[in-house]
Amino acid sequence: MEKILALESTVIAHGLPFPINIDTAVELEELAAETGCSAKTVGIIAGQIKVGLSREEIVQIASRKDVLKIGTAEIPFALAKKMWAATTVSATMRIAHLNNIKVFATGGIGGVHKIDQWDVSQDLAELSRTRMIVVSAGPKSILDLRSTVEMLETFQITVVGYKTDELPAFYCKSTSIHINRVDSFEEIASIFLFKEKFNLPGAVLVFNPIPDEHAIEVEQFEEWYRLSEHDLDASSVKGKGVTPFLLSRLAHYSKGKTVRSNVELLKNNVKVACEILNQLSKMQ
Ligand code: PSU
Ligand code: MN
Repeated sequence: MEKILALESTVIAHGLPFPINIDTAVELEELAAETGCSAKTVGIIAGQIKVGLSREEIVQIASRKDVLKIGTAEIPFALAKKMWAATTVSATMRIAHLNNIKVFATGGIGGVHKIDQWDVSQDLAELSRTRMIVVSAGPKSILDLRSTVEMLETFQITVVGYKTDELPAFYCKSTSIHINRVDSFEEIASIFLFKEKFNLPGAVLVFNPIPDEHAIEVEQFEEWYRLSEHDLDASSVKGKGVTPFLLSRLAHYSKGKTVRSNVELLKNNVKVACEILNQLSKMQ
C-alpha cells in the first residue's frame, strides 16, 4: 500500500494568514515525508482537480484573491467555470477517496454554527458517507459543540478521541463532552479495517487534542470570541465567509496566538495521521 496522506487547501487559502499559510503548507508536507509518507494537498487549479499541489500552486492558492472556498457540492461548479478553488474537509475527502487515499489530516472540522443553527457544514454529510480516517483537533471552537457532537452521532460517524475521552475543541483541550477513547494507532487502524470488512460507510473521525503547550484556556478563548462575534454582527458577512472572518478576528484579538496554535495543531495532526498510515499499511 502506497502511504499517501491527504491535506486540504482551505486552511491555506482561507484559514491562515499570508505568508504563514505558505510556510505551514510546506512544513506539513515535509513532516509527512520524515515518517515515510507522502502528503498531497488537494485543490482545484484553474478548473483542474489536483491531488498534490506543486510549490508554485501552493504559493498561488495561498495568495490569490479569486480562490473560491468549496465543499463537495461546489466541486462541479468550480470545474465547469474553470475556477481556482480551495477544498474544505468535505471536498478534500471526496477527491481523496476518488484517488484511493485512506487517511486525511486537517485542523478543525466544520459543524453546527452557533450564530445560525441552520448553518451546518457539508463536512458532516461527507463524513457520514465517505470511508476514510480523518484526523482533526476537534470541531472549530467557534461552533456549537454539543449540537455538532449530536449531529456526528445522528449521521453514524465513528468518532474516537486519541488518548482522551473528552471532545477537544480545536484551540481548547477540554469541553467535558464525552467521546469514546482509543489509545493506540493499532486500535484506530483496526476500527477502519472493520468498517471496510463490513462495508460500513463513513469516516473514522479521530479527535487529536492540541498539545498542552499550545492549548488556549477556555475563558481566554471566550473573551476573544466575544469580541470577534461582535465584529461579525456588525458586518454583513454570512455563510461561507463566517469561518474565515472569525478566524481572522480571533488572530487579531489574540495577537497571533490563535494562528500559532492553529499551525501547531495541524503539525500534531499530520504526525498522528502518518503514524496511523504506517500502522494501516502494516496491517493490510
Ligand atoms: N479549520 C481551520 N481552518 C479552516 C477550516 C477548518 O483551522 O479554514 C475550514 C475547513 O476546510 C472546514 C471548513 O472544512 O473550514 C468548514 O467551513 P464551513 O463551516 O463553512 O463548512
Ligand atoms: Mn456553512
